[in-house]
This record gives sequence, C-alpha cells and structure tokens, in this order.
Amino acid sequence: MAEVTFGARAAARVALIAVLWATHACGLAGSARVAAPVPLIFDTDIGNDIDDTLALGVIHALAIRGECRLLAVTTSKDNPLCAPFVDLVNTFYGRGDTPIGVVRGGKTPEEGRYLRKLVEARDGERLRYPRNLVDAAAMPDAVAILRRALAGEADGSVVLVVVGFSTNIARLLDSPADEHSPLTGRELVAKKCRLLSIMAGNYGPKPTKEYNVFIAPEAARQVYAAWPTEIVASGYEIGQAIKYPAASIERDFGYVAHHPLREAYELFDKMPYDRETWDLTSALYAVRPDRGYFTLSEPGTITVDDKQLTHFAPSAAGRHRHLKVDAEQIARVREALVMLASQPPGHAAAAR
Ligand SMILES: [Ca+2]
Repeated sequence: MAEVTFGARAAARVALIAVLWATHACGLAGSARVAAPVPLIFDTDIGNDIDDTLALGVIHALAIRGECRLLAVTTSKDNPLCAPFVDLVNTFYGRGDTPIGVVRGGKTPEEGRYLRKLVEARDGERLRYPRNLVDAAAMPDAVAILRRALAGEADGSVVLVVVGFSTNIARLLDSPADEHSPLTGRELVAKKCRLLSIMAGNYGPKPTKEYNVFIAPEAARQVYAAWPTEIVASGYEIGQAIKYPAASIERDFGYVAHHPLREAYELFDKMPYDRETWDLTSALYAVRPDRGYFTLSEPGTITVDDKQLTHFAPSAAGRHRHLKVDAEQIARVREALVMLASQPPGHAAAAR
C-alpha cells in the first residue's frame, strides 16, 4: 500500500512538473511574441577562437525562439574554410539559406584548429555536416552582403553583432552607392542600424591590448571614430570574467551523435577547459538588452591609441558605452549562455 501511495504521489509530482514546464514554455513563447524579433547581422572571425562558434549557436537558439532574425553572416577571417563552416552550422540549425559574405584581403588567413576537420568530416560516403555552399571562392563580398541586408530592413532597426576584426564594417562605412542602395555606406548605416554590439577593446582596471583591435587597429580606430549610431562594446574583461563550462560541453550536447559546437570545442583545445565567453556576451546583449544580464557604462567615446589600447572617455553626448558585470550577473549570463548554446534546433517545435 505504501508503495502504491508513493507511486501515485510520484506520478502526481511528475504531472505537476510537466504542467509547470508547459506553462514555462508557453510563457517563453508568449513573451517572445510580444516584441518583434531583432533583425541581426553576425560578423565574425570564426575559426580563430571557439567563442565565435558558440556565439553563432546562441544566435540560432535565439532565432528559433523568435527573439531575433539572422539576416546574414559575414566573415572577417580571410580563410576559404570560414564560409563553409558557417554554412554547416547554419544548416545544422535549420537555416542553411542564411546569406554569407566573406572578407577578401583580410586578416588571419591561417586555418585554425577546427574548420577543416568539421567541414571535411565524413561518416562513410556522406558529409557528417551537410551544407549548401560548395565554392567559397565564389562567395559574395561581405560588404555587398552587409549593404543588401541593411537596405532590406526597416529604418533604425538592425543590430550588427561584430565579434572579430572591424575590417568589414570599416569597409562598409567607406562603401559607395550600389545596386542595393543609392546611399553611401555611412548613410546606410545611419539610416538602418540601431546598434553595433561589438566585442573589441579592454575597459577593465588594467587595460591590455585586445586581439580584435590589435590585429586590425586601423579598422577599429575608424569604426570607433566614424560609426554614426550607438555602439555597445563588450571588453576583454567581460568575457574573461564569464567562462563557458567544459562540463556543459561534455553533458549538454548529447542530443545528437555529432554536434558541430561540441566537436569544434573539443578540437580547439585539450578538454576539459572552460573558455572565455567574449563573443557570446555581445550576441546575448544584442538580442536581450533589457534582461539585466549586464550593466551599461555611462555614455562616452571610445578611442584606439598608437599602442592599440582602447580608452573610454565619459561624455554626455557620447554614443559609446561598454558592458559591466557584477558577481550575480556573471552567474546569470553563464546560465543563459549554457542554456542557449546547448539548445536543440527542434526546441521551438517541441515547446508548442
Ligand atoms: Ca571572435
């Protein structure tokens, strides 16, 4: 009898949990429908580090939840494997038709540690990770893709998430009128772009040179000097304070036999390691600016000096801010990023 009672209680508890989960899922879907999805462009030096790849997964998870629309992905790392890799990740998440543009004459042409292995991975005769793109050499230029994506959206709506070198967006600012828009690049950005959410620089108490800036300092300098709309920068110190846990890579991606994020992470460095979440923070802020994950600095102006160090000078009229985090925010951001990066592509269908 006692066992029967226990079994009934357990069944009731399971049912209650199911109801709570369903309510929670409906609540998420409902809240996502309240605000229009953020039209978002992702510009990345994917392949240099692993945070770009996790950030692309986070963006897809947010797109699946209806919180953003991924308009295009452009690459600032000048290697022909970047675009096919982006395409296989997009295809994995059911968005293989996302436009991709590539940099030419850009920085860091080396292959990196994981692009080729995943692009070429085969199980028997079949590609492990299907993709549409075959010839990266024939890919459109990043600036053309950026201009087309901006021109097609409502004024003042687009958010650019830039997590590599500023090469493409500096060239965008300098671009002339073309078949996509009669406006110059600077005019087009001023008209269409609401926010540049950029991972670049270091705004912590001990500023050091940051990779995205010192690899392409002229482009970073130009963007901070000439970008005509709001910029929110995630500095080196933000991603450094929030590590992606190796335990999540080991435990949360087993819903498929082969997961591109997990396999890239395992190839990038010797497991187990907790990697900094630099690029993920810019993606999260871009789509969820109002969730209290981060505190914004006062407004001001960011500059890049001759030693490639970034400086933030507060001013009421400034259009730049940088992210700040406290201990509670660090825990919340890490939790959100783990949930989003490891979210299965079928999440939205399952929640309905
Ligand atoms: Ca990056």
